[in-house]
This record gives sequence, C-alpha cells and structure tokens, in this order.
Amino acid sequence: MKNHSIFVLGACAAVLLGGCASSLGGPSATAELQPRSGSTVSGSVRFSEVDGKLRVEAQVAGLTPGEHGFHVHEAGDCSAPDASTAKGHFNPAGKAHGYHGGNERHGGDLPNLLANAQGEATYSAEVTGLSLSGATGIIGRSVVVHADPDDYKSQPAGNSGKRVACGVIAAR
Ligand SMILES: [Cu+2]
Ligand SMILES: [Zn+2]
Repeated sequence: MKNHSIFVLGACAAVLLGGCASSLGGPSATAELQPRSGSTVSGSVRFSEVDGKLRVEAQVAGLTPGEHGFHVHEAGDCSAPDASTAKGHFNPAGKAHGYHGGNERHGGDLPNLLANAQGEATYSAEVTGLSLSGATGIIGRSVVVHADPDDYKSQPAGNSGKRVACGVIAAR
C-alpha cells in the first residue's frame, strides 16, 4: 500500500511539471542588460517565438527620455567598456541596415526603445527574420541599447550612437 501511494505521487508530479512547462508558452531566451559607455542603463530582455515571429519584450531603466536604437548584435560578447566586442548588427540574410518592418534590413534591426520622462522603457515588439535557434537564431548573440535613436536608414547601423547597455542572450 505504501509503495502504491508513492507511485501515485510520482505520476502527479510529472503531470504538474508538464502542465507548468506548457503554460509558460514553450522555449524562450533572456538577456540581462549591463551598463556600458559610462551609462547607468540596466534592464532585462525576453525573447520568445510566436506564430513564426520573434517576440521581444524588455524592461529598461536609466535611459535618457526619448528613443534609443535597439538591436541584436552578432557576437555574444559585451566585455568591452563600450560594448564594441558585440560587433555589428546580426545580419544572417546579408542585407543593408534598415527599417524593422521592411524587407531590406538586418535581422537584428528592432524598433527603437522609447523611454519616458523617468528614463524607463517598457517594450514589446514582434519581428520577422529572427528565431531562437538555427540559422537566424539569437541565442548566444547579444542585445544592445544605444544612446541615440536609430534613423532606420543610415549605414551601417542607423547612426544610433554609443552603446549604453549590452546583454548576452541565453536560452532559459
Ligand atoms: Cu546596435
Ligand atoms: Zn542594422
């Protein structure tokens, strides 16, 4: 009788874990933003796949009010004080820098972050051309916040200025 009770408890635990995983909506990735270029910017970014697009959600603080360039960069290395080690925009399709909603763009080109008067940004966007893993995968790369707005046209990076925060993207 005792053995039977333990078996039932074990089966329930497995069902509970399965239910928990599905309610979280499948695999995702996160990046913790670290300040760079002498800034005090911090925050977190979450990535998940939704209907063939990549959903990007972020909560960022310590910004100057207004728009800030926001991109997935090629290298998962934020170690330099100016985040130059993150290299350029992630560009799996070999295209020019551009507007996130257009066809001629780097995969890593995201809509600008918009900070309020308190320097805080709450962000949610869905973009094509990126995924969690595979040829267009962002895991193991980095996400960078810039001092200035991305103008969505200047080459090679939208003239968005210094890199004020950087985070390496990791599967969670
Ligand atoms: Cu960038
Ligand atoms: Zn770009």
